[in-house]
Amino acid sequence: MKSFCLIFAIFGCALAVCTDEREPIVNTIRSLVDGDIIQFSACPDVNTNGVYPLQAVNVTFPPFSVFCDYSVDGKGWIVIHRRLDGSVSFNRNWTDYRDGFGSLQGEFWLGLEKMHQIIRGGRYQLLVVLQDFYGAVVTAQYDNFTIGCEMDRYRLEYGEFLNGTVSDSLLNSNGMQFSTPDSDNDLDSTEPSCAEYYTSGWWFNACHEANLNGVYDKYRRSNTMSWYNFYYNHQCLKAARMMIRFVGEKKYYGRSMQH
Ligand SMILES: [Ca+2]
Repeated sequence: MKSFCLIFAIFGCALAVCTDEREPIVNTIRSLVDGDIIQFSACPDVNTNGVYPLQAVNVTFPPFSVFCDYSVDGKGWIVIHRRLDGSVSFNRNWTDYRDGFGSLQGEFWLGLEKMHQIIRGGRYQLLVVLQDFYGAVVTAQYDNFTIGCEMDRYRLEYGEFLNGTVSDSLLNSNGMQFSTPDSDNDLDSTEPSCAEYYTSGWWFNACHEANLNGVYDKYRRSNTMSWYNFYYNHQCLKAARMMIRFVGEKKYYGRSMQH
């Protein structure tokens, strides 16, 4: 899809798909809002895990709260997804995945629209942290991680797999639109859809190598939360989180705005 848009950029492919790209971008990382410092699309430099207000670069989008995690490398990562005890069901419809659900202090999905609004303002890295039921913890880190707008069904793309203690299981989802049990945008033409079969929302291809929104269960089943390359099977996971971090100016692919 990236190459498709690259080829047809002159005809406005990217702009036609994501019209909110035309909205004003605030490139400042922090600003004063009502007397308080509020972060623009990044966690504050405090090195204390917790919930903080955040303003997306699209200033017409209302500020919202995010959980910032400094525990991995001392840098502030915005947590967009967290599983740790199975207390929240991830078998949800499109509206729930778009708007978010769960508790920022526990298990949650931040919401695809908020993820998109954060990420579209800059260049972001993604850090995935996984733990199995035997205590092993592994990480996978990506650069140029993006999530498209709703009109493009929140398509996931990343530039490269940077490093990790587990190999990449997201490649299968790179370039895929998001699907939920009530919104089939996968590449599988059979029924039921991937999201219906695996009872969750995810960037399904036909169908997946990783599904961090799968069913929380200690016993492996076809639809449990998994990352294939952890054990080269779909071994179920005890905990998982996906986190993003602003690392600089956005790289544009085939857009008229070259930076
Ligand atoms: Ca399908």
